Amino acid sequence: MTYNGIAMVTGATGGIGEACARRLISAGYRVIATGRNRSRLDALKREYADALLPLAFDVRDSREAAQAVAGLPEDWRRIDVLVNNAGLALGLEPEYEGDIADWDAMIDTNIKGLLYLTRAVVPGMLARGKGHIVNIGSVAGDAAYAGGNVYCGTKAAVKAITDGLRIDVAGSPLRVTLLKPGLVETNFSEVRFHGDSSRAAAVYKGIEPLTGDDIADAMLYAVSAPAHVQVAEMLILATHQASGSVIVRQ
Ligand code: NDP
Ligand code: 8X3
Repeated sequence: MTYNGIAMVTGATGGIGEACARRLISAGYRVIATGRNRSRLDALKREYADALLPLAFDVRDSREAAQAVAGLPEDWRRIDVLVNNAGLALGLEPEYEGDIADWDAMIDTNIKGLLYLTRAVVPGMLARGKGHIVNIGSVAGDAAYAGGNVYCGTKAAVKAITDGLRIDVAGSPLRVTLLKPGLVETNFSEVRFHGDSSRAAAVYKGIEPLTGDDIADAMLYAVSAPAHVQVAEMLILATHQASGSVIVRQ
């Protein structure tokens, strides 16, 4: 079997990350799938065998993240595509009532985790003169919505950090893409509402939301574009969504 290359997808145990991992494997990549949920990673490994390497670590831990990348087996080290997807929202309270532990988790995962992986993987890409970094931002980073405060702030930071990386590697063959999804039905809202399923389901009521596959399609479009084409940014919304706060429910 000939492979297109090696991709690493963070947060591949569900939702958008899992869809990206599956899409990349279908497109001929070998995929390093990361996340904390070992049993989900093991299930993916059973499904994909040699095409997938499960790597369990918490992206919030800078040492764990660096060691996970440094300790990759020799034939998995040349990462061509990094999808920085691991992330979460917690809570929808007004900022003045927010839970500080929730803030820490969002900032540490969505911003610092993305940076740790970028720091660990991009130098190898530069040395090899080949690589594509796809960061998962959000429509939430374009403008704040009610209760979004800190989550929106983390995604605005992802936008700035992605733009900064694109500037830093502009003299190299590397490409940097920011994907900004709108409403995607995944485990995202269950996590946001700390397991309150009825509150999570209400987020997607009266509108046909996006799926992880829709975002994976956009990711693959950017990654498969000719080498001289850099898809810098894509905002992908559900048809009846116009922005983070304008959603027309039927
Ligand atoms: P899910 O909750 O379904 O998936 C989140 C993924 O992130 C899981 O695989 C989870 O893995 C991983 N993750 C979370 N925290 C950590 C951590 N500390 N260390 C390692 N992995 C972690 O949500 P989505 O698929 O929807 O979210 C994926 C990304 O898309 C996030 O960055 C989110 O902000 C963004 N996004 C989502 C939208 C939506 O509407 N769903 C819209 C716009 C952006 P595990 O639990 O195994 O660690
Ligand atoms: C996830 C989309 O609108 O729920 O980033 O913040 S939203």
